[in-house]
This record gives sequence, structure tokens and C-alpha cells, in this order.
Amino acid sequence: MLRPLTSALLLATLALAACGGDDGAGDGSTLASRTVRIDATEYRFDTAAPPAIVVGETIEFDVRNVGRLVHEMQVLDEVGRLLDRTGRIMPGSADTVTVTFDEAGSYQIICDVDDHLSRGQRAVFEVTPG
Ligand SMILES: [Cu+2]
Repeated sequence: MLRPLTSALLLATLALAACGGDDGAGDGSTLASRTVRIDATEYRFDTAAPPAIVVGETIEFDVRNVGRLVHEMQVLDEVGRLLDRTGRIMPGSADTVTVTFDEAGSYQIICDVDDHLSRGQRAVFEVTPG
């Protein structure tokens, strides 16, 4: 009984460490299975196509600020819990955030700079079962 539990804990710890390791550094992650580009502007997020993420994927979001104000991007799960976020991104700059999606459901991205969220800078996307 002890051994499988220990392995599971170790895996969970590694996964957490991997998720937290890229906090706004923008150095890219070798863990990501693919990159999804998102443009942030006043007051919305644009992406070329829906990201169509399936459970188990690790996505690097490449967030470009194409607007005139500072933006950021937070990734929230179905119950609004913060999974990870970019740093504050100056106009003309970019940052990345890498998230592993372990559960199917609705996720959202928001910008919580000033009143941007209440102005509608938010988007919802689905993660589907594999
Ligand atoms: Cu914003």
C-alpha cells in the first residue's frame, strides 16, 4: 500500500513544481505540448482559433499585448480558482504562462488589471475529455 501512494505523491509534487517553475519568466517551457498564441488588447483576448484543448495537455500560452494599456492573463478553472498567470505585460511586449489541464470542463482567462475584467476582458474555453 505504501509504495504506490508514495509514487503518486512524488508525481504530484513534480507536477506542481513543473507548473510553478515558469512564473512570468518568459523563458518558454520544454514541458508544453504546444503553444497557443493569444493577443491581449482593450478589453478582450483574441486568438486565431479556439484552443481545442484535451485533458492531459500542457499548453504554453504566448500572450502578446497588442493594445495601448498594460494587460495580464490569468487562467482560472471551473470554480474560479487561479491556476497560473502571466506577469503584467507592457504594450508591445509578451509573456508566457504554461498550464497543464488535468480535468475536463470550462476554464476562463481574465485580465484583472484595473477595471479590465468588468469591462469584459475575459474569455471562456472548454477542455474536453481525451
Ligand atoms: Cu487588461
